[in-house]
Amino acid sequence: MRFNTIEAIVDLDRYPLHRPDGVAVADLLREGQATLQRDALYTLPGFVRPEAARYMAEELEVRVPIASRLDTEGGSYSYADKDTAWPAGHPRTVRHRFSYHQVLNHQIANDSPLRRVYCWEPLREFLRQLMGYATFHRSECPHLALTAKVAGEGDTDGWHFDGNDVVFSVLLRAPEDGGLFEYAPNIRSESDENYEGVAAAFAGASDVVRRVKLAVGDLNVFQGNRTLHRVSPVKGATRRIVGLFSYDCQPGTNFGEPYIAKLRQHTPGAVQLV
Ligand SMILES: O=C(O)CCC(=O)C(=O)O
Ligand SMILES: [Fe+2]
Repeated sequence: MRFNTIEAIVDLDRYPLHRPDGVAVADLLREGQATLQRDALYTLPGFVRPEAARYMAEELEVRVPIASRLDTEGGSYSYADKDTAWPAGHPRTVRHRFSYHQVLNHQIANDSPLRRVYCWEPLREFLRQLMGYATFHRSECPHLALTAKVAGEGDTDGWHFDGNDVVFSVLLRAPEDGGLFEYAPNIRSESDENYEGVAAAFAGASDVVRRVKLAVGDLNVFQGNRTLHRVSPVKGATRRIVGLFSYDCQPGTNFGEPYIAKLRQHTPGAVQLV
């Protein structure tokens, strides 16, 4: 199999994470921490080599027929949000479309190059230091530890805040048009939900929303719990494919039942709980 070494997959000249004490890693950490603080988003361009990303995208695309399909109207605040005490029209009540295929952890082969990157210890250690966490573990969720979202024409991730602190993604295939990552950096804080700002973003009337066109191979580190974000509808026949890496400060954590129940509801048989 090709791409069976980390050198063949990750651009180690630019990102020598296997030499954690070197000056290059110190520079990346310094730049990354400052960028995250300012923008809630830090991109490592060309982290995965384009030819490896193409190979991964092809591997994932053939799994679409067995992948979980989500196509639903959902809220922005939490998959488990059952609070109905908000007045009609309030951002807590607004529903957005979420539609995509998701190739789940147990559907990605052990020897897949995408998993090789996810399981690469120097990456986990780099991300731990970048985030300033004392401990940092790969998720052990059999379904959601490593996944890929595959979005075809019209598919979209609606406006939302993530339930977990940080999402780590790698763009593996870019669509012809659309599929942009749109986000409002730190639009809410622990003490201020800023519903007015959120409503303006929903209405397309916000001047704080940014749009990024990620390139294939970019590793994106994103703090989505305070930063409202979405993926705009994909246009054209080429699917947008993104690999998603899950970590947790605690070892051995699984994702909660609500999200898995949602996936199972939409694709009976595709998700078996173990
Ligand atoms: O597809 C992306 O780029 C982001 C996905 C996302 O926001 C999520 O999975 O929570
Ligand atoms: Fe998200």
